Amino acid sequence: MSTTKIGWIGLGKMGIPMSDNLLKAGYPVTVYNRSKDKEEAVTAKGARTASSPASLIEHSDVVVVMVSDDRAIHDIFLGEAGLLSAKTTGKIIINMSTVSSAISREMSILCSNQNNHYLDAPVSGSVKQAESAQLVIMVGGEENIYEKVKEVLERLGKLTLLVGGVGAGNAAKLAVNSMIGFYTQGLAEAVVFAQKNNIKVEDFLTIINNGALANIYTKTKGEAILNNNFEPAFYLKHIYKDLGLARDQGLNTPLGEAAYESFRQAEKTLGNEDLVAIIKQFASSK
Ligand code: NA7
Repeated sequence: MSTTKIGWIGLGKMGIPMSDNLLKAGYPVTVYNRSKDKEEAVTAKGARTASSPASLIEHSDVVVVMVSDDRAIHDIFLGEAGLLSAKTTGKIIINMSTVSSAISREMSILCSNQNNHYLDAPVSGSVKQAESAQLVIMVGGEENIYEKVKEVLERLGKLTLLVGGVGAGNAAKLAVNSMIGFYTQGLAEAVVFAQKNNIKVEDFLTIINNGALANIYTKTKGEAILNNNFEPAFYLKHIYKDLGLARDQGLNTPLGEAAYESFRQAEKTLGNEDLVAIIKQFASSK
């Protein structure tokens, strides 16, 4: 039973199962979510709630933030009753959201001005991996701070890796997600091309899944395409956000530009579906 008091901010698709894993591991967990209705999923399992990020950090040793984007980070840290309004010291804030390296560096400086510590620790993996604590966690920040919270991170993932200073975790994550964007678009385009040439989708996917390109991602997303099931495990709006962040951070390459543009178009109507719903865009542009 751990005595490290955890404060958890952000109870979206990822935040709920991840905070639940810390509860299961015996950590005392206090949660805060902007929309209060989502807190019930974890209070039912023993979490306490805080009325604001400021009140949450006052009652925590380690604060984990898992929210959507840079804007959300800005609000959580700097908003009214935000984390930095609390005037606490010696806390460790772990930002696991997929955001820019720039906002991590900005928040890290503000945290250290108050003698608090900041790590960026985004994750590779989706809801299923969050539920089974099989995420891959890439961390940016000071090694001695990372060592202090490694045990907490190990309850959330199968691998945690310190990849550099503050912002390096975010950069690694944007590189991973860029590849996910390219790959998903590639899979979608290949399926549409095969179909146009009278190859059954099922046959095409069977060929792929038995060849050198067979992997769990192709299998899962291939099944989603076959079943016309675009329930979000990874929101299309999030990959659009990530490709935009990567582009701002230097991904001005041929595939980078093409994928950004495709997902930008698709986000307008398919943003709340899974990212593989990008196929609808190619299927409709015959
Ligand atoms: P979700 O399911 O879209 O959840 C997003 C969470 O972020 C949710 O708790 C939101 O609160 C919160 N949020 C969003 N904007 C704000 C602002 N402005 N202020 C406070 N809280 C906010 O995302 P996932 O769990 O799938 O993903 C989380 C991260 O991992 C993301 O970076 C992905 O790219 C990867 P709400 O419930 O809407 O009030």
